[in-house]
Amino acid sequence: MDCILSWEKQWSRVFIAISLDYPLTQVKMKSYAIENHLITVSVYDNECVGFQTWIGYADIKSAPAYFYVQRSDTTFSQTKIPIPFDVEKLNAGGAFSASSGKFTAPAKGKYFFSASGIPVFLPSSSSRQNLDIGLYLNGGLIGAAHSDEMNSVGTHETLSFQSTVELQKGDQIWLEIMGISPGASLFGNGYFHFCGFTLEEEISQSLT
Ligand SMILES: [Ca+2]
Repeated sequence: MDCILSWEKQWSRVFIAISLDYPLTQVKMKSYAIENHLITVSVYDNECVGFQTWIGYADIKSAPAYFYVQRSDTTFSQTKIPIPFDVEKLNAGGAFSASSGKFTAPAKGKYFFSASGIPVFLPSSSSRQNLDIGLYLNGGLIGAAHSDEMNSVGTHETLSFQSTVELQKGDQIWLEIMGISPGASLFGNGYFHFCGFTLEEEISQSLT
């Protein structure tokens, strides 16, 4: 016998449909349980003899988010504010606000973020110049990337980081320039990237 499950999530409820190749009258009762991502379905016949138990992994994502943004401006150097973006390659789920530079977690779960770019420094400077960016969670620094240069003549440094974090619904993630030497800037023009996506939604939170 095949026991085929399908489901869809609407608002806060998950509907599970059980498709059997048995006539409906033979099914006396059925039960199911979901704990975290584990779904267990049991079907019994008229004698209450269990003849089918299906256990599987329910990878239900009610609100996945995937974004990839860039900057076109080549002279951004503001500190202590979320870095805004003006080129939106992808924003599935709408969790990222390009104008404010903030990602808002649509659900509790695990998320991945990555950023990379090339700072531009003043040419022919004999002192060390730096540009650092930070990854912020609700205003708190949780990760940083550093770049520096000396005696630069038309050269660029690079900075990048990757981060996997667990977020609560409504948590916000953004980038800021933490520190920057006078005259330095973040080079845009397709060279400054910020992307992120849902790795796994904590579905048990969404069912309550
Ligand atoms: Ca360096």
